[in-house]
Amino acid sequence: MAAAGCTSTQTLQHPQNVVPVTDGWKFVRADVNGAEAVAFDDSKWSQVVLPHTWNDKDIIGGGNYYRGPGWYRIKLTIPEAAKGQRLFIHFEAASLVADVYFNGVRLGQHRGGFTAFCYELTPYIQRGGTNILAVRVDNSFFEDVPPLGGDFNIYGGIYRPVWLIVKNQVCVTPLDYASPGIYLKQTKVTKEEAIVDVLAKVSNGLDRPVSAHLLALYGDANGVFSERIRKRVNVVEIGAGKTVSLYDQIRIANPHLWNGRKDPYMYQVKVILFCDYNVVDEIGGTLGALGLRYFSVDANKGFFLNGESYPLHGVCRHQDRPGKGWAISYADQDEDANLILEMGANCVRLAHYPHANYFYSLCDKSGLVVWTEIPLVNQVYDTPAFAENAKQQLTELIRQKYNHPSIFVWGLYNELGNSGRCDDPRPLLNELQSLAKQEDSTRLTTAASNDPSNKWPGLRAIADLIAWNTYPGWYYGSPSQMNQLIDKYKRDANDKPVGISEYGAGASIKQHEQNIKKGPTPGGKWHPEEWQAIVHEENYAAVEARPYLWGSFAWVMFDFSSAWRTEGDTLGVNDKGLVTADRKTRKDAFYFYKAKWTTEPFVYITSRRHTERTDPNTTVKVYSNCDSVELKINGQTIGSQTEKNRVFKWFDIRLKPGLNTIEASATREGKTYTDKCEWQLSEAPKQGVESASEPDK
Ligand code: GCB
Repeated sequence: MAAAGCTSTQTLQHPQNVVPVTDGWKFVRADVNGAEAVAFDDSKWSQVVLPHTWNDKDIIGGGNYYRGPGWYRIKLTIPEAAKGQRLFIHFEAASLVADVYFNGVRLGQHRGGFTAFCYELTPYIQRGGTNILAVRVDNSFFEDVPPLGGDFNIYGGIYRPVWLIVKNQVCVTPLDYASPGIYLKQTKVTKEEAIVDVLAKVSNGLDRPVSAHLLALYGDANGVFSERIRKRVNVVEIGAGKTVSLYDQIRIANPHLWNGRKDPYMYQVKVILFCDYNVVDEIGGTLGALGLRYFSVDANKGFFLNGESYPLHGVCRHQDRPGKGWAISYADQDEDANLILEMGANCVRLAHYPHANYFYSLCDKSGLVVWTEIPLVNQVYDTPAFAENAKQQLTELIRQKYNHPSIFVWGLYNELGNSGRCDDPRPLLNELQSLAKQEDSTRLTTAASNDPSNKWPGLRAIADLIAWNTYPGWYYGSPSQMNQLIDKYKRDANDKPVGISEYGAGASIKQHEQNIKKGPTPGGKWHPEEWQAIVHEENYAAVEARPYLWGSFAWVMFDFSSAWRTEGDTLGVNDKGLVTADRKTRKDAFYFYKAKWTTEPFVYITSRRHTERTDPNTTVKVYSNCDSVELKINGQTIGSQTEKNRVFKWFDIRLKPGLNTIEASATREGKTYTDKCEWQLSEAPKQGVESASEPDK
């Protein structure tokens, strides 16, 4: 089917009865009386295409940005082919609160900026007439809608795709917290056998009872499906207008397991719904991807995947991009995932809110283990409305992402208790913990703490696992203090497994400091790239030396927009990224991890962007995953270093005045890998000046 204003310009594979509602939207960044009415004149509004945010331009320089209401309208033509069928409108997200109207009728309000929501249009459709969908979206601060804090911006708008879903009268409902309506529960997975309980929420839109049953089939990764003979079919009667749960089970002997980055194998599942023995719905494709795996965490031995030790090392990711805010494309997400994979991470913490469904699919396919979390950041308000909303967002997160094999842990909060008003979060956290367990008994929960004062005793014991956001060498102390800090976290945790949820430092690719000894002021303008690399080297050495940690997540993969920040080389940016916000430049620290975590040979000369120099005395530092690296300066061999730690250093190198060529090379299995850069030494060193490019530190 095709609907006016709907084109399939994007490439996410969805079942065929789903159409993207992408083009043809009208938009105004204001509140407007009566804009929900069918006859409302929106001809003066702008034309926009989804995904869309109204903050794409106004956060560039930092400071304030628009937080308030905006309106969207679109004319949907309901095609003849959809006659007699049910139509639903599914929003992947709208920030922060959305009121949805169809043909002037208010379908509902969704409070929460990161999870999907869905409404049924069927009763209000004007067959052969004009059908207007109008949405008021508001990204103001709402006391009952987390997040209440955090340094990331709250972009407003319908910033993720919207889908028109066409279904038969009896169907797997898209209305169960906007989930796919099927839940593939991995009840038992071992190397010998997998038992997957398949549950489907089925809705009967007819005005009479029907008999329905479910059949779940599985195929291999190539889509070759197994025959399945069933002795008995479990037929269930569904009353008129009712929604019930139907079940089936898949058993696979000697299953091919989803084994992280080593082998992210996925079966394909087709869930077929029969009504009076006729097929009325089928869920499959990307929604039926099934990665079978089991995992556990040992407080003294770390993370285990499929029974084997699998130390988790990775990064955190925010979803924004310069000039786009949260309204990013599939290609943007592909690029993000590819950079994370290139660096060699095997896990990712999707901070600090649910990310786009597409990103989880990328993690499933590539074998990245995922920590995903609700946006309970910094503050909790002790009101029933806040608690309700936090529970709603957790339920949505779990139901919507339930089938993604990459997810192993649900995050319940980030840093509660340290900033501004935070009421006692423990009662709510206890509720969230039970809710997570009730919704999903197959996964673990965790939280990111940063409160050494232990303001709310017992808070850290609520989730199954605990992790720490910790910044030695940046916000306090020296980089090597990470050793003592982790030891303390471990002591304080009793028997609870401990992880590191954040660590890192800011870095500008335009600021350099030769022979750097001391960290800069975090809130200052001077964030030399070299210091970030040192913080990561030393922090990570402490992590690596403690295999009991269940995981570590560097903060953060990409520089991200943080309107109120006035530090580093650009206003309004958190520059702790290992890659710049435009994804164009991998900072030195990126290559430190690449050297640690990948095996494809490479050599990388650090400080390569420090091209204009005034001090002839320098250390040359190279990151490489090869065992031995040779350095040449101006064509002259300086010598080779052998280093297991992947960080190769040559001290007391003297540059000549003018242009200097730095070359590093390594040989593995007869092949040579090289890197080269040029540094210009412009004048004799002045006393007391470390580097010409070090201004107002
Ligand atoms: C944290 C927060 C994170 C911030 C980060 C920072 O602990 O969890 O949201 O962006 O510190 O850079 O200050």
